[in-house]
Amino acid sequence: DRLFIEQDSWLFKGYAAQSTAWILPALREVLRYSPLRQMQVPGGHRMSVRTSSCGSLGWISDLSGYRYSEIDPMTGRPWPEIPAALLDLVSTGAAAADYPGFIPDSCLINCYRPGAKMGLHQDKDEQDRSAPIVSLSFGLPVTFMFGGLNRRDPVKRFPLEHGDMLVWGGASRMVYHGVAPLAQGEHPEIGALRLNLTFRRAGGEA
Ligand code: MD5
Ligand code: FE
Repeated sequence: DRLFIEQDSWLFKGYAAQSTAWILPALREVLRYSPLRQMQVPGGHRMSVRTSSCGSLGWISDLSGYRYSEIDPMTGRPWPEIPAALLDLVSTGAAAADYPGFIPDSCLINCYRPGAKMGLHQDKDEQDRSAPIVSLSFGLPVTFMFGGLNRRDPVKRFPLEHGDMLVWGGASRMVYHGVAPLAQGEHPEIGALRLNLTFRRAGGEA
């Protein structure tokens, strides 16, 4: 059951909420190999969100900018693989939003503690912009914000909650978006955190 958000973009409420029994252990394994860290941004500050990645490419940021890398700069090793069951779940979800054959090569893991936020931005470091971005959220709810293709376009808001899947693509793929600061709280399964996984096609077409 999908909710229309914006042209070519859909929200599936609670899509992954019944799958945390296997998703969370798989994620823990990934984060044991490539731990969460607060990346530095070109301005010199650190992001409030803690990030890591899995897949053949991982998103990184440092003083010289944002990009995808085959190597985790913190470990000097390739990123861990995307767990196969997560690839299945996400491909099935993308197909239900009319993006058949979506095979991500990158999954960015964002971990928010209360107060952490992500300002309005566009995701433009990916080469294949014909592919959607699929996001899964777990833990504490947050207010998701999205505008248009110009930074000054009006911003709409809706909550993203535990288990929600967003599939974002087509004409809306390049819209400005972000999340409001995470409010305090305690989620029964996840604790005082919000986890967001975004599956992307960062390299060329499959
Ligand atoms: C998050 N993550 O909740 C947010 C939003 C990011 C990011 O924005 O780049 O890691 S997840 C929903 C999302 C992801 C990608 C694109 C769009 C929405 N979009 O174009 O609106 O941690
Ligand atoms: Fe983004």
